[in-house]
Amino acid sequence: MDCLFCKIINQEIPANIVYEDDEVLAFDDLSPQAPTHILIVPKKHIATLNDIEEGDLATIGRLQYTAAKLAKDHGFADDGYRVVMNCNEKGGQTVFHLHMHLLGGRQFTWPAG
Ligand code: IU
Repeated sequence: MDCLFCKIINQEIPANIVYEDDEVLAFDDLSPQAPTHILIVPKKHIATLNDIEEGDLATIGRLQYTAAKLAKDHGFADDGYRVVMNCNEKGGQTVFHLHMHLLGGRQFTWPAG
């Protein structure tokens, strides 16, 4: 499958991996939008938020759990941080393997652009 994040998961292309377990992988975004910008992905290929199935719910929860764990590890959990999942074109999704952005280390504003 010609999927960038599947290739990172399968170690076919390199990434700075910061967390891994049986279900999820987390690695630094190549174009960081904050002092810390990590992508957390399910190892199972799921294209978009729209493609999540009932059987995936534990894995999706693990994405969120991992985001909070990494925020604590990086020391910005109490100050606050942002998690984002973009879906399809108008949502700004550019890589079609589900991923959660974890952004931390600066002040975020709302609404998002
Ligand atoms: P998006 O939500 O699909 O727009 O996020 C895709 C992210 O993948 C984006 O933040 C890119 O900087 C990031 N990325 C990457 O880390 N390495 C790559 O080779 C490519 C995109 I292409």
